[in-house]
Amino acid sequence: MNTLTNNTFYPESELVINGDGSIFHLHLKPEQLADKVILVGDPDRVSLVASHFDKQECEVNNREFHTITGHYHGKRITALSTGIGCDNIDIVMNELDALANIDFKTRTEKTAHHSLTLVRIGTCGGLQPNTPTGTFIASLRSIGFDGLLNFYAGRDKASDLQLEAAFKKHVGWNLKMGNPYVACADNNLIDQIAGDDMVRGITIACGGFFGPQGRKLRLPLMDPDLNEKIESFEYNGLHVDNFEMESSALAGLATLMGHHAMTCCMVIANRRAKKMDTDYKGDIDELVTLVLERI
Ligand code: R1P
Ligand code: URA
Repeated sequence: MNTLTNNTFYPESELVINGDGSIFHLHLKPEQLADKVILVGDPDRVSLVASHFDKQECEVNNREFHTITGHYHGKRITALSTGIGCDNIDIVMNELDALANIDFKTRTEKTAHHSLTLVRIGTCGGLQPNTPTGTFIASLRSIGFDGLLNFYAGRDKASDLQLEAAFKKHVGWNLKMGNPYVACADNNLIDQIAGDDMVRGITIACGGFFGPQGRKLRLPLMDPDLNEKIESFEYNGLHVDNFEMESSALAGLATLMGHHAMTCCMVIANRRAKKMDTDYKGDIDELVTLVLERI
């Protein structure tokens, strides 16, 4: 644990605490948060994770944020849904960090830094021949098309600038689409969670499911060849394996805040073969079990 020296007072409008002492969006109180956190997009997936718990401590619901804290084989774990998108990750990460590191009574930082371990279990679209539906993918790096980290001063420190430059050059990135950044997962956590049963690679986290992931329905795209260029990109033996929508903001903010985070996803859309598994909800339980065992 690091010792902090920041005595900044966080006023009501910045650190928003409800009348019952819970944080504004998540509706959680500091004592309801475990050190190990499993993040999922879908609120129903929280119930799936918690169905494995030996004991449940609390269940809280507000908007898309569904939380259950409980115990799995002696480990205290919080399962929490983020809803869809990096904008929600900004809320979830800032509120989790506040629950862990700010004293709600004095509205100042606690003197000792508290690190959380955060594993996101998501669904994704596979982009490579070795990522058909059902594949589990762990994101070593996440290229953020979402732009969230660009609003934080530590953006360049948290981004893998060499990979960022190589990617932009390879695809001929059009800055009208915003500036992508590259967030890094926690290496130790990757080694702990991602066994031989997971492909390790680069993920692209998008600010949308359609245009930003190259899905064209009625609207033409800014760069119609972008997915082809993404699929052919290679960096130090790594390829872009998948698209999802949260891993960049999660990894980037965790790095800046001093938490350990990573994302693993199950492929449900095979973008190459143009196939989709809409009946995936039971299958993702296998990934949930792996993470619960290893976290
Ligand atoms: C889009 O359908 C959603 O699915 C993926 C994307 O990241 C996005 O949130 O993850 P989840 O299944 O965890 O929501
Ligand atoms: N989630 C995504 O973001 N994209 C997909 O193609 C499938 C799931």
